[in-house]
Amino acid sequence: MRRTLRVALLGVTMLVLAGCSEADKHQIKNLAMPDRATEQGPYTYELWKWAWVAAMITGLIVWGLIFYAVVKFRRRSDDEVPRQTRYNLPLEVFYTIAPVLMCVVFFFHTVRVQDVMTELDKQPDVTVEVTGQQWSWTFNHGVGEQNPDATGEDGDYAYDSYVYTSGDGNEIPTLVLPVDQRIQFNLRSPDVIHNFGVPSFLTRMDVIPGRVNKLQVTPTVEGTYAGKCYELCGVYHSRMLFQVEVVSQADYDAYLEELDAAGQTSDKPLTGGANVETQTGLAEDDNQEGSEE
Ligand SMILES: [Cu+2]
Repeated sequence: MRRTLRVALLGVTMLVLAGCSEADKHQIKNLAMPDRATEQGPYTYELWKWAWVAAMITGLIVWGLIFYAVVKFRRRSDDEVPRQTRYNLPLEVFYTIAPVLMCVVFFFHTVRVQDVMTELDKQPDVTVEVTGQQWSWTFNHGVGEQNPDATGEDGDYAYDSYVYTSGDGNEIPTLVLPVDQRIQFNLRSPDVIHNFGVPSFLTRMDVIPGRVNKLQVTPTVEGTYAGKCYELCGVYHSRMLFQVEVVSQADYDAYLEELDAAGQTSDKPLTGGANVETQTGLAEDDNQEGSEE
């Protein structure tokens, strides 16, 4: 009986593993998280990993007790009812305190990691003004020296001039960032709540109309990543994708010059979104006019 069970278990395990591609194995090793591409990413990943460890330990104990009870106290031919335990005070105290303690530990580590993820350095290397509009993104990059005292609020911007790029319903925008620089994103929305997130950065933040949310990350690995809106924000929410390219400082500077040469310049960041009136679905009739400019 025990042997049959063991063979069956082995068979199932092998079947499951045989169905795994290299990509799947990578995913399993990463606990379904993307590779970390920022300085802050590992903090989120460690929290995720240890939450799994804690959940697995709890699970093993619970499953063990369930199977023990199922086997030990299974119905036998003599129909004898096992001894019933009621009002066992030590046991009740234990199962009240244990979950509370577990929650305290989870809470402590969650707050610890959250503090790292939301920490705002007073002097980030680069500030990018991000506008999330229905249904795309506008990225405003500052040109020249950054004013470290600028609050980013009420028109108090960190740079004197900007270059920008913007997506629309047909084309997703690309957010180009320099590697190994602490980047601050000032997040604004002219319409509804969006959420700015890049899975490989292992962080994201709400973009709320009427306020400026600030998020800082330090990308450490050059490459191309996917970004998206994480907040259901309307009919074409699914089109609110963007691409992230983390490049060398030289390539970043060249990119800013490229935008400048293309005439995508402005004194102030476009906080309404460059194409905000011309989005698919918004003012459908004027759409042709709008997109021709
Ligand atoms: Cu959105």
